[in-house]
Formats: sequence, structure tokens, C-alpha cells
Amino acid sequence: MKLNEVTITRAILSEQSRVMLDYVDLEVAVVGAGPSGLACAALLGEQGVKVGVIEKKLSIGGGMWGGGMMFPRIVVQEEAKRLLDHFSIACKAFEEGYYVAKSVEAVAKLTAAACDAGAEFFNLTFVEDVVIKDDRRVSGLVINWTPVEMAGLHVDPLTIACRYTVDATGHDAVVAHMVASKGGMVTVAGEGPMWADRAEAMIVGHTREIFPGLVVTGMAANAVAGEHRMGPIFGGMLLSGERAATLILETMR
Ligand code: 48F
Repeated sequence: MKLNEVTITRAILSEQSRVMLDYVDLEVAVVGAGPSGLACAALLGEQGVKVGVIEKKLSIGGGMWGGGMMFPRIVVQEEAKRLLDHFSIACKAFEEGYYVAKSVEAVAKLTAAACDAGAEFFNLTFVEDVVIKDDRRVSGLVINWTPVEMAGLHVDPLTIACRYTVDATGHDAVVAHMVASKGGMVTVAGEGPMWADRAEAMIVGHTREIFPGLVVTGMAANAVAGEHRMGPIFGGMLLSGERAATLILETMR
């Protein structure tokens, strides 16, 4: 078989154009492909929800890739071990209640689970604004290519519609800040100093709909609540992603 470069180009353009047109309108937009966003997207996808994951960077995985200070291992506590098992992420017991997993495997398996569940990934794409109309609800997102922002180019963005947005942008709580900046409808307290035990205990409770249509998860949930950070223990991120998915399923269906 002789390969034709133009056929390869046509295959990529036609398939991605089809997907992008389809995902102009979606049920849930997960902003940020770190551990909480990936878990949320995978669990929503498993329930048949149309999910798009929008990730600013080229790579998927957020802060999970780097493990702890570039040692590619993460720690997960007993409460979240069932989610490691759910996503077939191998782990080793360390001391009682502490499990160690490979950060790269964890990202790869969460990503694969989200793909298998039908979630679509839009990487190199960033959310630069939200749509809020008379119904006072986040009903869409304004997106653009990351290289446009990096190059400082003046290129107008495009807009997609979504029933729910999940702010899974980590420590910066980017989408929550956007809503907060539009007239103080939401307050972002900012995250507190390191306190792993408390931060992990509180994160699921902080995972909530902070504004109609906008659910915060992962470190974004703790940052909005003024809660502590926890470092390279990731059980809370997975449990928070699961909580965000459950909240949305409960209200959407
Ligand atoms: O930071 P990140 O991994 O978020 P997370 O799921 O997990 C936090 C942990 O990694 C770690 C921790 C664990 O104890 O504290 O920090 O809460 O992933 C956030 C992702 O959001 C992307 C960003 O590139 C990263 O991959 N992101 C940030 N801003 C935007 C965005 C944006 N405006 N549009 C799209 N993606």
C-alpha cells in the first residue's frame, strides 16, 4: 500500500472537524486534565454523559505527572484505594493505610479510562472566559488555542455551550476566578498552607456547585474554600473528582 500525505491530512481534518462541531454543545465541560478532572470525566463518561476535557497544556495529567518533587511516585490513602482499583492503577502498600503508585501509570490509566468512557480531549486549548446570561448560570465557555496566548496574538476566541462546567484547574481555580471577577458573584478565598490530613479530609465537602452550572473539584475546590494544600497525596483528588461527577449526575438526570 502506498501512503498519501494528503489522505493523512484529510483524515485528521475531517475527523477532528466532525468532533469539534459535535462538541460545540456538550453536557459537561471539564476544564483541566489533572487527576480530579480526569477522574470526573471518566466517571461521567462511564454513565453515558457527553464530556469534553479542555486542557491548556500539550500534556495531560496536570500536577500528577511530576509525582513528589519529580520522584514519579504518588501516595494514595486507604479511603481512595478503591478508585485506584477501579481504574486498574497498580499500587504497593507502604505503611498501614498508605499506598504508593507510579505517577505516570496513574495519569495514563485515568486518561485511558476517560477515553474508553467516550470523553473527548481538547488539549492545547484554554478557557479564557465564561458565558453567563440573564439566567445567571455558567452556560458556556470561551476558548482559544494555547499557542495564540503564548504568542500574544490578537485572535478572537470561539464559544461552546455546556450544561455544566467543572473547574478542575488546580491551585489557580481559574474558572472560579473568572466568575468572581464578574461582579463578585463567587468568592475565591485562596488556598492555605500545607496540612495534608486536614486538606484531604475537607476536599470532598468543598467539592460543590459554587455558582449555577459551575462545579469546583480538586485543588480548585480547596482554593475556593480557603482550605489547605496537601502535596503529593492524591486520594483527595480522585475522591473529589468522583464527588463532582456524582453531584452533576444527581442534578442532571
Ligand atoms: O493542577 P492539577 O493537577 O489539578 P487537580 O486535579 O490536582 C492537583 C494536584 O495535581 C496537585 C495537588 C495534589 O495534592 O495539590 O497539585 O486539582 O491540573 C490542573 C490542570 O488545569 C489546566 C492545567 O494546565 C492543568 O493541567 N488548566 C489551568 N488553567 C486552564 C487549564 C485553563 N484556563 N484552560 C484549560 N486548562
